[in-house]
Amino acid sequence: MTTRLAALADWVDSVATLTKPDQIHWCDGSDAENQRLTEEMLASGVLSELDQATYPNCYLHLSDPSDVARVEHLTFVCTPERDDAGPNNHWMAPADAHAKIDALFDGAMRGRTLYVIPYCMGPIDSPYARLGVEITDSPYVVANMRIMTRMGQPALERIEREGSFVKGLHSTGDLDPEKRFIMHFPDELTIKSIGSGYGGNALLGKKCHALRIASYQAREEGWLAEHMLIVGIENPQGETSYVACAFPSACGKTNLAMLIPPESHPGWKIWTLGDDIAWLHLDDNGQLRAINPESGYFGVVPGTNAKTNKNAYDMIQSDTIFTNVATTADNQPWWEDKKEGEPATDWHGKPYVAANGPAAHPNSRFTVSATKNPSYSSLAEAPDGVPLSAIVFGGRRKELAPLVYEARDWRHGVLVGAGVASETTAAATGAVGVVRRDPMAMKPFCGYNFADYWAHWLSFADRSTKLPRVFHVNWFRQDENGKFLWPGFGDNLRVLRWIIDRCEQRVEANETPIGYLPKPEDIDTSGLNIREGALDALLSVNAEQWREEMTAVGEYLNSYGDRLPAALKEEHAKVTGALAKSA
Ligand code: SAT
Ligand code: MN
Repeated sequence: MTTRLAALADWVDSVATLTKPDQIHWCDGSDAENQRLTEEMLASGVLSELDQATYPNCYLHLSDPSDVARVEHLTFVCTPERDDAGPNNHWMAPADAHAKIDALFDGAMRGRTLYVIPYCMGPIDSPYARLGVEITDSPYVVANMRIMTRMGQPALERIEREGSFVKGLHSTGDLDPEKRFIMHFPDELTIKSIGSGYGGNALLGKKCHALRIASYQAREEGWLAEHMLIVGIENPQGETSYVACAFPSACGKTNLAMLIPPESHPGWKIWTLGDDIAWLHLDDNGQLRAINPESGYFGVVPGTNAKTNKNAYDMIQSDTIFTNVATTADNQPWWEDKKEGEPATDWHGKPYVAANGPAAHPNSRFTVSATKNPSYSSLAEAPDGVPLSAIVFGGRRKELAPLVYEARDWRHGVLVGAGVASETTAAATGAVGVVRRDPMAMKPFCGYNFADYWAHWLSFADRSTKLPRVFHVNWFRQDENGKFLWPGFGDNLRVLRWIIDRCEQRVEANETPIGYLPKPEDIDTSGLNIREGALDALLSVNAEQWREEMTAVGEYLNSYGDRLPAALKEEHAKVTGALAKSA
């Protein structure tokens, strides 16, 4: 197999000349190809088999211990003008970036196979889908891209028809963190990544294409590429509402996307459309519609058990690639809070010793096809996506942010999104648990200046009068003893219900300086196990703390200087004004 598209053939040739692989393989995405690759990876030790009797078709990959998360400090957006990348990105001039990374690619694939992976982000026949080709020397990347994207022959055919595609060049290089770079050239629709085999750094269809490059394209073309799950919530009357939620990495997007309603909620059903990325387009009627560009989940493993997330637990019992988990004596995968079995071997492949820390890496991952999820919605294949009723922002905050509140309108919603802050997690290298601003949960993923991004968000108010309502949630509030106030998981449905009730104008709300909060009686607490007074605490606004927060948000926004949209400053002034008047 090769291609009749000259631009693609020429690019593959030029990459091969630079990287000097032993051979070139064009991926067709077939089962036979996957079978062959899996056997090769088992033989070379890239994968090992898990116990096939209990975990059929499940494999384990242990990465280099220095290569277990995204590396934001080594991730660059290389626009011609530095200001176009913005203070939210590391920047390098395109010519310098190409020179630096091409030197590392020189001969990088010697002794290896160069794989060409044509892929489609989004349903293959969707007008909203976008195409890409990843070149990689990692068979593990091929196996993951096969699950995460629509990869192979049909994608290649569409690429040949349309002629345009994102070029992604990846090599694991020698895994030396000093020679690791993830570079984006949005004007050239090009990504170059070397020195890491980890998901977000190496599966280029995911964060690099579907968020950084796509967000840049989306601005030019009038749509949004967002770090959001998409979920359908069906009530006992059979009506389904769709909601998209933006939370930072490892803050429970996968769990919320496949939530199981609590026993107190018979007749309710959750449908999963996506767990990480949403592309949002206005249709001809002004309705915002969402598609999930991905076709699989690359989810955090630790904490997944039959109680916290039975759907996820069930779906990873077969046909799953596990990365950096531990194993039991009988070679089943094991992770912290699995609540079953005991670890014998840790994620380094060494005998497990409790004193060495967790047996599974905190950012260990499963890769699995979305169709394996018991709550999978077939509308994930709908070319025109699903209509959104609400957009929900959130972060991990011990204090301050209430369980849920609603923005006054879209513009205020943009401020709420821009002000999102969250405690850092193990999904990126660096300290964990530090509060940082993560606007729209896009801090690591927005491919251009945040100030321009907020202006783009604000512009939707001029284009439609039927935009979704905007909310903010926080499942992570703690009491003075460090205990979570809200049980989370399935009980989050109670909050989603309030959100939908607001969208359907079925409930009133309490107006506060930060937005609309639920009247406590409008959150269904039947069968809910929380301590006395917890709901009141969860639904309270501490004006003093919020004044400090808005000062911090204002300072953060002002760091974007003259490019900051005036409308966002006005929204900020409205909230601070209202807080100044409140007790
Ligand atoms: O970056 S990944 O997509 O690998 C995981 C995440 O941080 O969301
Ligand atoms: Mn993510």
